[in-house]
Amino acid sequence: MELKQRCNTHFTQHFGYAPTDTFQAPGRVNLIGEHTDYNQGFVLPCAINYQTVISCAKREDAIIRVVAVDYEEQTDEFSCLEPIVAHPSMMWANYVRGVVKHLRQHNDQFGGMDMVISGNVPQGAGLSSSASLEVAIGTAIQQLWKLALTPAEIALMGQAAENHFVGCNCGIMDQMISALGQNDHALLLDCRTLETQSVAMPKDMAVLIVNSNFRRTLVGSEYNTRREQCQQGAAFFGKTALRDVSLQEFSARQNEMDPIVAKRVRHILTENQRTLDATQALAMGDLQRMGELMAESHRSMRDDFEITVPQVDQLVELLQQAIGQHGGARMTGGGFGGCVVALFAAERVSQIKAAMANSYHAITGIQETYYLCRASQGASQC
Ligand code: GAF
Repeated sequence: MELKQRCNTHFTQHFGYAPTDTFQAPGRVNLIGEHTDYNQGFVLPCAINYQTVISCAKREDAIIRVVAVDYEEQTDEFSCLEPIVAHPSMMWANYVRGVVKHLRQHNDQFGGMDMVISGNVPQGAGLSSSASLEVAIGTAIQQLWKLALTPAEIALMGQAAENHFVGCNCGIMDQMISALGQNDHALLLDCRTLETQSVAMPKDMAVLIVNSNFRRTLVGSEYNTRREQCQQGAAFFGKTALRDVSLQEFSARQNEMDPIVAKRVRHILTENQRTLDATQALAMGDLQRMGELMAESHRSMRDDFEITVPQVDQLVELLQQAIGQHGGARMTGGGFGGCVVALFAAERVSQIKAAMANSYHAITGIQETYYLCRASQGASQC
């Protein structure tokens, strides 16, 4: 594995000895169920064959030394016995510091280590490069020190680091799938109970991720606004989470609601149902139904949740035209740019790409990028 070799070589060069272990945690693509995680609803992601890799070794003291190969080999060093504070300028370092800090609050039976990090999850594309970094660090510490922590607990530590240390108010989907992904399977995740159900991917189905390469800018502030609007929606119905509001209750009272909040609520309630329906469609290999649900999901993100941008809508439309009835496409991830996921028969990959030709570029002036993915293993030794 190329990344493993890269990390191992850099480790030996930098620290002057060979690493004892190497771990990986993947990025993810969400097939359906967007913004439902922080409403305690359902999501259906799969881990992808793009990862963050960490080569590491235990130290005798409490010092943590880190090299970020992809950031011009910048280094960070801190003691896990001292109060862990944010690094003033290196954002990447705060993911490491944040995970170490939250892990220690939960279980302090670990000490220092040396580590080298590198990855190939596209950054800023909505494929969860941050979650894969958090879960890779958590897994490396858990495995090296044999800590009694489950993958779900590692995921929760990663989320806590991102929420309270890095300052991004994300839900639990990305860390959970990075920790628990399975080869050739998607995972239906109940974001309230954290129960999971694996769903075998149809053998002859391609998972094609298409990056719109439209820069995501509003994502932080708008993400938080959506969370607040969902909270307001739940409060309107006297519930703690939209998970507990039914479509019937909503239909009966939607006219009394603030119209924007009503649209946000409609997206979450219908998206939860679509996610459950899509789980069945995927399990049955019903690409036509899957495509219909993906199209509805995209429309709902565009018109009700208002998290798409014209460039991404355009890309989805072009892919839907190219794919036709047997499969589908929708924006995936937090929104405001980023990637589209397309599902269709594997034998059609070249045909679909050829049908796209330069149409997206001709309309938007931006060149899209393709990543043909495999549903992959969650965090593991490599
Ligand atoms: C981002 C968040 F990190 C996830 O928790 C989830 O809310 C997603 O956006 C939207 O479905 O990836």
